[in-house]
Amino acid sequence: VRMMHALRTAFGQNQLFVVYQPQIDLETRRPVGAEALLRWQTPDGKFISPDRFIPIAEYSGLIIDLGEWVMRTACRELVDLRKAGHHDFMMSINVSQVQFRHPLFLDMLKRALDDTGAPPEHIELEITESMAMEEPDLLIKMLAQIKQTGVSIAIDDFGTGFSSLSYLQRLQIDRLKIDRAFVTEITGSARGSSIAEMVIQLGRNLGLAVIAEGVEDERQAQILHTLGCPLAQGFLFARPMTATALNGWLSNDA
Ligand code: G
Ligand code: G
Ligand code: MN
Ligand code: NA
Repeated sequence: VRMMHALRTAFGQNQLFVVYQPQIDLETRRPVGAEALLRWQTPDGKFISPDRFIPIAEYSGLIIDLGEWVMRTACRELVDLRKAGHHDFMMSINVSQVQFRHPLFLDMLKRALDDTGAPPEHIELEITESMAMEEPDLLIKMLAQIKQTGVSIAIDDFGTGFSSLSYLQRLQIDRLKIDRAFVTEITGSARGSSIAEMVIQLGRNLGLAVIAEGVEDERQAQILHTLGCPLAQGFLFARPMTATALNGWLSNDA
């Protein structure tokens, strides 16, 4: 309860901010987009992880306003990047299931796009695999409506849930994100890459893009590339950074 109150205050006092982690084409090693990630830094300088405060935001309902703010912020930063010349750039935004189930979610999304002028074709929403398995009918309907706006959908933390292939095929999704845990395993045991391989193959069969997350070393990147994984993000390439830093990082790279 104390943290709930602190979070609400923090949001009001602008202690929350959004950072962006670049996503890289493994063939060209060029950035193609970024994932927006929420951060909370308290006045005494301490960082509180979203793993801790997102559940509280969900439980308290604050996630609705907070999630809308993240969406609008990320859209606005994307427009600024475009103005700075980064026209092909994609922006991925995490969406909580509480947010996703809100009756006004679609309106919030459309308003964020309209108000900021962010091109929907350059926006992607990340939903988790566990989310994808609950209430299939609602999900299928929501995905169809989102699709109509031009925004695309990725399944985050893929491989940690238990989606059946036939079910996955019914969902209008665009991209699978291989969970960090399976990327870490790639260089471990002999069978360590089997799940990553399976997801890459699945993506190919279903016509979905695949991105690996949590890539921390060159060996992982090379194995993923060899396995046919087109995209990756992780500390090897870049840590999440502020919008200003991202703009500089992209311009340096160009
Ligand atoms: O950035 P970091 O690895 O600390 O994020 C931890 C978790 O918090 C990840 O699972 C990530 O998806 C989630 N997360 C980060 N930012 C957001 C956000 O803006 N909205 C939601 N719903 N989850 C987020
Ligand atoms: O669940 P989700 O994919 O949204 O979470 C992304 C989280 O993973 C972010 O909190 C981000 O800071 C973190 N992250 C990104 N790249 C790496 C990495 O290479 N290694 C580790 N350990 N964490 C990473
Ligand atoms: Mn994510
Ligand atoms: Na993830």
